[in-house]
Amino acid sequence: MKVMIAGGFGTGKTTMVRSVSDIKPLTTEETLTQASVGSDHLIGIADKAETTVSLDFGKISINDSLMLYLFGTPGQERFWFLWNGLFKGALGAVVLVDTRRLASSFRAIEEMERQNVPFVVALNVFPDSKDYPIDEIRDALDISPHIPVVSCDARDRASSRDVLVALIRHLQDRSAVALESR
Ligand SMILES: Nc1nc2c(ncn2[C@@H]2O[C@H](COP(=O)(O)OP(=O)(O)O)[C@@H](O)[C@H]2O)c(=O)[nH]1
Ligand SMILES: [Mg+2]
Repeated sequence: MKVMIAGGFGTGKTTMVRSVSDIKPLTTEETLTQASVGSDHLIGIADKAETTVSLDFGKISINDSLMLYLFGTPGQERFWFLWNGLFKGALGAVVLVDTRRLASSFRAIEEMERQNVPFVVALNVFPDSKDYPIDEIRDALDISPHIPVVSCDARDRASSRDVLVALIRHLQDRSAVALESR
């Protein structure tokens, strides 16, 4: 099953693919240089030294019959033209959100809705993140009540795995609803 790991710049996509993957993830990380000043916004993530130029790829086996292939999306707006092909065949997505910079993930959410990819929202908790009520975040992101919102630490394998399990449950719930309404 193909799963997208999406979200704004610096929300933890590469970190999540790396922490959860069973294989050494294929990444195409490049050192951020002066050349990206003005195009990549580092507010709140000043110590970010690397950025994903194309995409991250990883793989995790959930059980004997379910293998997830994880595709991290590039965060920078100038790579969005790549997105159409990237979503082909994706059964679901995780949209990572940094609650200090909610707006950075707006476009990723829009893109999931536009491409009809079911998703869960994962709030990646940073040391200075405030503890907002989930409903407030749901309102701010303008997502419907049936979309799960979970918290996580993208650096932690078990926590990242829990997010993927939440996504699988969400996909199962959706298909159950679809069967009932037939
Ligand atoms: N404290 C904390 N830092 C994180 C977490 N996830 C990612 N980071 C750091 O935040 C920065 C951005 O993460 P990265 O995975 O490169 O973001 P991406 O642009 O979405 O791929 C990196 O320096 C990470 O080490 C987290 O859960 N907690
Ligand atoms: Mg990245």
